[in-house]
Amino acid sequence: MDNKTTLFRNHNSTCRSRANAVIIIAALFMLVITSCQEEGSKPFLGLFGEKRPLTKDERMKWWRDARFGMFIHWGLYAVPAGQWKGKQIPGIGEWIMERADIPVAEYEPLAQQFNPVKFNADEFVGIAKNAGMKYIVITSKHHDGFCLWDSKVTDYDIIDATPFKRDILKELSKACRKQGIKLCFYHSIMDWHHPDAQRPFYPNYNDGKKSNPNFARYVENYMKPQLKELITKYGPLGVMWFDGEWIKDWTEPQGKDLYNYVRALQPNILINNRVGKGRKEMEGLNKGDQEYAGDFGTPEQQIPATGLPGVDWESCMTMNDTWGYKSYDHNWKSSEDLLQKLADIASKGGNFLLNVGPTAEGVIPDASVERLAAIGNWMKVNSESIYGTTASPLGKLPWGRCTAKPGKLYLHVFDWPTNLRLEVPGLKNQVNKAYLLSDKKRTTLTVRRESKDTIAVRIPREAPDVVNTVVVLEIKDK
Ligand code: FHN
Repeated sequence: MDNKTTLFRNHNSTCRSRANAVIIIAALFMLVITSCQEEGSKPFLGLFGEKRPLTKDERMKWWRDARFGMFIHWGLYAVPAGQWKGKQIPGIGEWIMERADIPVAEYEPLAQQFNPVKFNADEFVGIAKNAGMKYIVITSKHHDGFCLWDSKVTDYDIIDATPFKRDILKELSKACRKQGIKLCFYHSIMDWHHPDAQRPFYPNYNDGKKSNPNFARYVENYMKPQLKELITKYGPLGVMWFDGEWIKDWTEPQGKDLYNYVRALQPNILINNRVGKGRKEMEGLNKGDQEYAGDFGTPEQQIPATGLPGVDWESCMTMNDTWGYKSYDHNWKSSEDLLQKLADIASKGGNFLLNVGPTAEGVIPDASVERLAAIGNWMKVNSESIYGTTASPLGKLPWGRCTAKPGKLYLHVFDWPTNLRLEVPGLKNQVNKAYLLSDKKRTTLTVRRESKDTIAVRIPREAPDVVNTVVVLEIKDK
């Protein structure tokens, strides 16, 4: 082999090792960059430092892990609190303007009475955090059109129209950042206050039209600019939670356009299915037979019997019968019921968005706080069986529910078997260990295989938690 060839070969091998070195350094650079990216808050950096938005799975991860959030319905409707001109108005409190047929001119002055001086954002966030909730979805604007932030697009807001003159959403945003809770905004597409969007509820005109001829003007010149304020001025948000999408004036193509508009403003934000017309179809067919806008389904006041396989979903629910505060609605669900709903929803692969309706003074009702504290006490011991879990791989269980993580099953026992044998049908895997999640020593419970797909766990006489005791099974294989 002549020198030239040898030289070339040596030169060649030197190039190869240099190229390898560059690739290794670049990979290490990537590793460092991506590992120190705060999850979900900013786009990841690509191989050469270019910003890339998260994939859907990457942006959904915090939400899928969270499993539990607080819904807050708060606005002018807390002032009448379900009563109008001395009469109790039936239905959900935040709909009082429509249910009592209150003209805009009579409803607007409620803003002068809205002065929630007892509001403390750290307290609201602390109540959610102590309950084990990982995110808060608050009504930035409900159907009545009143804005809980300082909007430059209207004076019908907390700063210009009320004696309170403090930006509630800004204060909440600060408190959420401080306490590590994701802040999310609910926003109503339907708007009973804006003249271009009032029909069919408040036709200012006697033309009898059911739809709003200038709805597109409301969307482009009012709703989108307001959303830009919310999405660019209050820090990284977890979710834009749309609602009021069912009106005639709103279509799926507009939903897709709005989805893209919001995503362009914050690439990693999540957007629910009510941005378009996906609510019924996506939830009804489990996976709509056409592409709907929206990252997750939003079954309301219900828990789908078998979850929504193949769809991310979140059940939103009131603690009594109203979203917005009503002074005389005392039909509270028990803490036990709410706790078991949390396990039931997680066992089907969903999130639980549980609502509170603060009063006009800025206080979350005691009955809500008590229930959240009870849930928090349970979560302090058992949150491992909720956070980051996926749906049960087992069939119906007579005594409770099941949630799962790789190599683990969490058996949520609502009805403690009196024969001290917890039967687990449908489980073929070998069980390596069983123990009570509340037992810090993880004392092993005896497990016996009753048949090829049923095992029985020997459980203590007393249930450590009469509402929901979690028995952990460490299993072999998937
Ligand atoms: O009309 C609203 C209602 O007031 C409330 O905000 C619920 C919560 O999801 N959403 C709509 C009804 O589906």
